Amino acid sequence: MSDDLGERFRQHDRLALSRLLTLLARGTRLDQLLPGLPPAARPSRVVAVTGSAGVGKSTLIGRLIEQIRHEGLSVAVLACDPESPLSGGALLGDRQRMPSRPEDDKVFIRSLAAASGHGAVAEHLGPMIRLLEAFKFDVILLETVGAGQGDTAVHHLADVVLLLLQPETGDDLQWEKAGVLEIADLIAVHKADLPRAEQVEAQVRTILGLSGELAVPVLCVSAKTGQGIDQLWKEIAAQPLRRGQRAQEGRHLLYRAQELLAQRYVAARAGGRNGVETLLGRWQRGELDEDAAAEALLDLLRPAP
Ligand SMILES: Nc1nc2c(ncn2[C@@H]2O[C@H](COP(=O)(O)OP(=O)(O)O)[C@@H](O)[C@H]2O)c(=O)[nH]1
Ligand SMILES: [Mg+2]
Repeated sequence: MSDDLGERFRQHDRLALSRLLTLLARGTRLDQLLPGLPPAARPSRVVAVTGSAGVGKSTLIGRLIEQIRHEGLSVAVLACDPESPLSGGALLGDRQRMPSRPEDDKVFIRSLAAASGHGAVAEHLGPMIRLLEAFKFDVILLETVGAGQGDTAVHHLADVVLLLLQPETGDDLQWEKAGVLEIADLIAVHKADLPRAEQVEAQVRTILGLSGELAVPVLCVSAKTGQGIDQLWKEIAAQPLRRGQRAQEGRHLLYRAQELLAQRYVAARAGGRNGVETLLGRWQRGELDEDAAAEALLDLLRPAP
């Protein structure tokens, strides 16, 4: 089956792409699905659009899709936001926010929440991105809910992290506390059609200045009116392709190794592999110190030859 899928994938069959993405989202390994897949001839530009729920990520991505197509580029979207109107049924109820374009084969949209049937798909994003890259999409957009651990992962996977903020009446410095500014390569004050957008922009610049991050561009945009969308795309396109540079760094490989290890750990526990449970028990009872237990865990998680 997978041979056939691989062949169809190489023929640029979108259904095969879709099926392979589903398998990756469930944790199947890319090298098992498509053995010998060569590195992409040309890297995609991977852009993570992040920000709290309701800030307008999906809507803005809809606009960016139009802009990217206007530039003559192809684009794939992976929406990791379970609330996204991109997800399954919700999309049908909300075509306005994210116009689906069945007629346009240069646009591909996949909701990961719907694909996997469970929450934690971020761990499989790396291989999914590699697959889309091999399918030769010029741009890959990731929709992710900001804050928390997922953010660092996204930072490793994306060339450009776009953080969306919106004019709020509440706690103005909320985002600063969350430390989210640090991971952003670009910041957009979204919903600039609402009052106070310029004030928020000024505040963000102040905070960036205080932390010495003056190089991070800050823009006011509105998906509703279209304000600033073309400028936003220009800024995104002007950012360096960070993944390519980072791929040379050992740190990146280490990060991937950590991900694989975490997956093996989860699988071992879910599968009730008793070696792991026994080890945990010994450590919990204080029979092993932490480093010895961790070393033993590494041994246990090595796949059988
Ligand atoms: N005023 C205004 N509202 C917007 C804009 N973009 C999105 N919205 C609204 O913000 C809400 C959340 O949008 P959505 O794209 O689902 O946000 P997400 O949760 O970040 O993906 C929806 O009610 C949108 O209609 C905008 O540019 N201006
Ligand atoms: Mg959304």
